[in-house]
Amino acid sequence: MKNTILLVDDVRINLEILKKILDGSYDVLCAESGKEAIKIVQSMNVDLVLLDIMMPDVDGYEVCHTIKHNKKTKDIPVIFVTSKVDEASIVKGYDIGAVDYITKPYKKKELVAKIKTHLKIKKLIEELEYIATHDTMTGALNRRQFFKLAIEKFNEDDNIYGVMIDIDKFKNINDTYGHHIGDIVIKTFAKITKNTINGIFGRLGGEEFGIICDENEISKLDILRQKIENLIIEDKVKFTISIGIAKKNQNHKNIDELLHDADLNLYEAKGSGRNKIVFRRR
Ligand code: GH3
Ligand code: MG
Ligand code: MG
Repeated sequence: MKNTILLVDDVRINLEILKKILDGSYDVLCAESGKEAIKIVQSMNVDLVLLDIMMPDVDGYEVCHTIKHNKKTKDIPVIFVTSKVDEASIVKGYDIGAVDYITKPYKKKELVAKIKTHLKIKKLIEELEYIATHDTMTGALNRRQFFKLAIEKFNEDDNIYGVMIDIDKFKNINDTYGHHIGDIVIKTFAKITKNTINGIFGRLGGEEFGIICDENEISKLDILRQKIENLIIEDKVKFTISIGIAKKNQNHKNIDELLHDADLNLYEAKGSGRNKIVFRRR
């Protein structure tokens, strides 16, 4: 899929020249004012912005500042393409958050090379961010990211539930069928859970997972439990899960206390036969 580049310049001929250079290799969007540029970055998927500085009303610095101060757009690389060649203007461009600064008249091939470089860096950063926040084996959030998002959710929403899920007698599966099959069991469980329940879903330990979700999802947990119960992996392996649920209440001062109650319920589920859900107020 082609990357999308937004060109911003109040002089139409400048846009046309740039568009001609980039068309074919990229999907190109054009904005003839700062205001239009801001509207486009906020409403469409833009991978990189080529930005003129001198424009009436909202100038390029302001556009860049707005892009860099919005959660949704802050990671879009911005390259200034401008006839302002003095050092102070260049430094200001970088200070505001641009990744590069190209002065006019520019060399076409150098401009294209710089675009390629910054798109490559952006892709690498995205890949690293994914690796840093997700569990490689299951694609669920890793423990650190799960707690980061769970804390944010806890602080902004009172109508939430903490859910702890643990695969039953998982050690037996490893011992009987080997670790490879054990891994397939964990991956399959995570995939089905992601497709069944909407929420913040993370791998907290080996075969233990957490979910933060709203009331609507809680009713789906027994469907999940049944789906898992009825599954046969590699034509031979069956397994079950136990689930503990807690609803956020005034006693919970933080996410750990909410999940602790969910954990107590999980252990009650384990102690009273497994393959079940316990949702008891503590
Ligand atoms: P319970 O029903 O009480 O939860 O029993 P259990 O056997 O599931 O629980 P226990 O905590 O005793 O064992 C969990 C096992 O999971 C131990 C560990 O070796 C295994 N395990 C942890 N992570 C992985 C993994 O990534 N892959 C595989 N195959 N096994 C794992
Ligand atoms: Mg277990
Ligand atoms: Mg366990």
